[in-house]
Amino acid sequence: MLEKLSELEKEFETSLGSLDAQADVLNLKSLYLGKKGKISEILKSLKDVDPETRRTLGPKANEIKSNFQTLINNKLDSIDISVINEKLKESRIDITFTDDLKEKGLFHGGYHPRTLVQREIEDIFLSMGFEVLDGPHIEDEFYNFEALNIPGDHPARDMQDTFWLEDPDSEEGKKHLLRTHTSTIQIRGMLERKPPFRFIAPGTAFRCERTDASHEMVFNQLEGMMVGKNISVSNLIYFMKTILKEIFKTDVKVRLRPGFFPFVEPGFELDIECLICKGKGCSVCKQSGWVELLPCGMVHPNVLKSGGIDPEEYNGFAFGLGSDRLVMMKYGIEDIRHLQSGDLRFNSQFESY
Ligand code: FA5
Repeated sequence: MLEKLSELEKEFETSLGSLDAQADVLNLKSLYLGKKGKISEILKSLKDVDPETRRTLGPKANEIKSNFQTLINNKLDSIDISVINEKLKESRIDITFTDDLKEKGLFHGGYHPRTLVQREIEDIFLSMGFEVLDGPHIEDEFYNFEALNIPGDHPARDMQDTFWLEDPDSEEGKKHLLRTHTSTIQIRGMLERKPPFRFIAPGTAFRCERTDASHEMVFNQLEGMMVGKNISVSNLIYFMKTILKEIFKTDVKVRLRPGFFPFVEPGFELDIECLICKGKGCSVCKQSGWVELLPCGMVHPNVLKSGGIDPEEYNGFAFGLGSDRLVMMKYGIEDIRHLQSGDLRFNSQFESY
């Protein structure tokens, strides 16, 4: 009987090893472990053997039974896994579509140059301890003008041609508009934090103006602000130079000249040499050789007050980078209107996913 048991063991293991379908394994299971299976038959036949033999054979037969059960379970598990793997292989989806599109000879996605430059600038400022803020496109007069030291009758309101939104119920000072600059976020940023702080705010600005090679109606700016104690014009110039150096990876020719913005005093225009024509004069720089890129200045005390900050105790600088123009300079794009054209021949020239 013992011999028969060990033969059954060998026979079972060989049969199990050759199977790879779940149904065949289940058949084998009933052949050995079923009610009328080979092991069950042996266990039943123990009642006819002498007690001495039964004492040896009984535990051995039960051990083999449980061993078979374990081997069958393991086998079923491994079949399940290979079935799943097979299914996964068949239904694999290339979520980047890269392989599919390459095979079909189609374009695959890429980052817009605005996104590439914005990410680069954000990384540079984050490394210098600045936060990155966001703000709404639809604003009211308070954030776009009033709080920035541009009262209702101020001629500076005409410096930026505004898209006003129809809102017959709006109160005085609450008329809604599409923000004409990202400086609105200076106010929002100040009201939400206590000095010292420093942040940038990249975003879209809207102006109702005629487009040309360097002007769009919908364009991107990047606001920056630093407020603390004893901040000086040299701090401002240091940050402006650092950003330009990091972005262009080389020294570019810059010129700083006085500039008027009601929200800064003193205010500056920071121009860079036009990198499209190398300063010779072209349609982007209007034949001047220079591109207005980075207006900036020391925050006006009235603006600090609008942001809930005491100008006797704190001061700071702010700037409004023309980030679309920076994109043009970095990539040698000779017309700002390409940025919004949606033309794949343009878009596909930049870094792909
Ligand atoms: C402003 O918008 C101020 N808010 C900037 C500022 C912030 C000054 C903080 C001082 C302190 P300006 O209108 O010059 O300023 O615009 C800033 C920059 O945005 C310009 O130098 C230019 O690079 C870019 N820009 C302005 N108008 C357009 C336009 N229509 N299309 C593309 N870029 C533009």
